[in-house]
Amino acid sequence: MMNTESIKEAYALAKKNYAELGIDTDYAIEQMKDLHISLHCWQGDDVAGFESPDAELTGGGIQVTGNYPGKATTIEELRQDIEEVLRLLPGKHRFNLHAIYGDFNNEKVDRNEIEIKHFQSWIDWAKKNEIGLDFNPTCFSHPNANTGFTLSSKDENIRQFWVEHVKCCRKIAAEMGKQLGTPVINNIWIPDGSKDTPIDRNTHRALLKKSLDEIFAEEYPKEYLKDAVESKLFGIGAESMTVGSNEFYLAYAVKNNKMICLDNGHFHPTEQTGDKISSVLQFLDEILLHVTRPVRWDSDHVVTFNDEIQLIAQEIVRANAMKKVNVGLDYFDASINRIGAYVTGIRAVQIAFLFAFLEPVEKLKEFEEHGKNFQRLAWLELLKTKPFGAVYDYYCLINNVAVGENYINEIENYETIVLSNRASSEILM
Ligand code: RNT
Ligand code: ZN
Repeated sequence: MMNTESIKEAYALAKKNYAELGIDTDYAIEQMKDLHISLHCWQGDDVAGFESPDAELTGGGIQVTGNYPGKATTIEELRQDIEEVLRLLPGKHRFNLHAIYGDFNNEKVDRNEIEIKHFQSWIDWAKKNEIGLDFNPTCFSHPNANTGFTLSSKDENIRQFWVEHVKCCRKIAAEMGKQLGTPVINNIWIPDGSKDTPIDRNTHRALLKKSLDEIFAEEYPKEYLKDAVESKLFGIGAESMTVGSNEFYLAYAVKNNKMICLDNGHFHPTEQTGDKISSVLQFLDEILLHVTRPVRWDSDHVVTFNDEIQLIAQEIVRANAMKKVNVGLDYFDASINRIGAYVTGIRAVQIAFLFAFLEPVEKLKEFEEHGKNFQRLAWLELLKTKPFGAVYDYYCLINNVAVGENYINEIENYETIVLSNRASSEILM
């Protein structure tokens, strides 16, 4: 058990240690105020949603694996879980909904029929919890997505259905933003692609462009709604071609002043998403990130404090781009305690940003400008062994949330008291 005195003592030492390197730990903590992470709703229930009691993720080229007991199966359970997650996190966050998470009240509401009334209880919940919302059309887990094509479908009825769905989503998102007083990001991701080498990639891409133009024809105030488009490399069953590739969406975003959503699971394994940030920001005012952990493929494992996440955070901080980068999460691991998956992943992202805020950027730039590349390298290595953990612990302490390993105990308690009593658990345990 971590106790308050030892956390404070460790911080005092860390503060001194960093100060000797010319780094102000209090200032680094202060900067964490600008980090608002958008928590994805779909880690809580394995991307099932609430369209029907037996809803589950199908198709779309993405996959949830694992059957750890205790998943949320109702809106009330998901809200309860997210409140627990928020209780264990320092800082102010947002919540990112998919269209299938509406409050449908046992009514069958098709995707092209969703309205603001199906999300009013989420808005009220967000207000009560003092958090902003974000939104996503759901263009998968639906019979009209069975062919593998949605907004780029050659079947005009199918294409129109999905255009209508995304239009409904933008309308809902704008109203959410209006009521909450903070713009909602509506992020469009579609699974469209093909398993084997297609002949006619061009028509699908022309159709996707046409659909997007139709969708964005309606303008909403930027204070209510911001639009993002998410590119991808491949999906399961769509290995040979993805219609919404990186080139497609980056070009679309630049030309139409939309945000690109960079999901770090959506590139070739040796590409670095951190490296892309300062490139796209030369041409776009703002971008969205889907922070995840791909293991061999776009597997969406829980985020950990690894090199990739460090570079993403460092590049944002070094480019002074905190206000231009919206940080969202995108992972879904059903093989471990889902609340634990949320909190561990989110804390990893926070630690990466704190680590970046603790970097003496000016000093490092100076080395670089003077060709002192050994010094630059040595400092970067040195920083990896500095006591940033003590700074993060203190940041948790002053935010009145569980410090260090204490959060693990809290999640174990929640599992005993809440999760283990859920109906879905009884069958599996
Ligand atoms: C899929 C995309 C997309 C989804 C979510 C559920 O590869 O990353 O963001 O994961 O919409
Ligand atoms: Zn994503």
